[in-house]
Amino acid sequence: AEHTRDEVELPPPAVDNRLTVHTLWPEIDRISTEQIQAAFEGVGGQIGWQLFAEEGDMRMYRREVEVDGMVMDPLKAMHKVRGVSAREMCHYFFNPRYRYEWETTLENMNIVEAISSDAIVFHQTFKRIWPASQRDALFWSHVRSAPQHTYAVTNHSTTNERYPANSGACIRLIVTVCLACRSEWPPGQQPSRDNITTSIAYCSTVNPGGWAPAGVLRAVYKREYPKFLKRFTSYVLEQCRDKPLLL
Ligand code: 18C
Repeated sequence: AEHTRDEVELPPPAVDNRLTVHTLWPEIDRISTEQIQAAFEGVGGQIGWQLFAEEGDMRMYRREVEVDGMVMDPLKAMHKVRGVSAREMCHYFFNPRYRYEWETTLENMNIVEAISSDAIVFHQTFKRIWPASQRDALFWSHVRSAPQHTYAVTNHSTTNERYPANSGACIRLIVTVCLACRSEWPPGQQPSRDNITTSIAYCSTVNPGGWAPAGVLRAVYKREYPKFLKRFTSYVLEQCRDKPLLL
């Protein structure tokens, strides 16, 4: 029963019709396509990527970008996980039911609009970092499949009249995130927990939305991004243990 319940909520293999008739669809489709393509492009070709964290198969790169003194460093992380599928990884990243269990920067999460089985608009508030103001974000989240056993979740900031920016104690940050996952197994074999490997590419650009001390901000993300990716991948491994592999 446990297995069937999860299965009906897995990311669908094709785009949900309810999403394609929504006003956000053209933007969601365009940005998701761009993000997924960029996620799998290496960091070798492009100049300026600096490695800042490395542990096992995980590598994290950033590019130092400042606009009017505000840090907006793009981040790109690569990782490899054995024993879980791309679809499972994206299921746990996309589905709000699990978010508080792995997302340590979160203070509060609200569903603003449940568009379809593969698209949701979220409002989130994050933990405050002294001495900066607390941040919140309003973003759509979309999960989709792509060729070569790939699934990806794209999160991108949007607006909503019911959630105006900078109206309370929070400063609205602007975020674009993509978690793209691709599974492989030895040719000629049936995929299983024992032989599947999933490559992860996680890209993130966060505009802090208002003043934040550059040194504090860079120190925070250098600590928080590796913590997030390690915690999230071990969370998914733990959730999938002893369950049938879902491709
Ligand atoms: O992708 C991730 N999570 C998704 C689901 O929640 C979603 C979230 C995107 C928002 C990311 C921005 C988070 C900002 C958090 C600020 C406060 C952190 C407090 C931590 C202290 C305990 O896509 C995983 C996201 C992993 C986030 C890593 C941290 C990134 C920090 C970026 C800088 C934030 C600038 C504003 C704060 C100013 C501080 C001086």
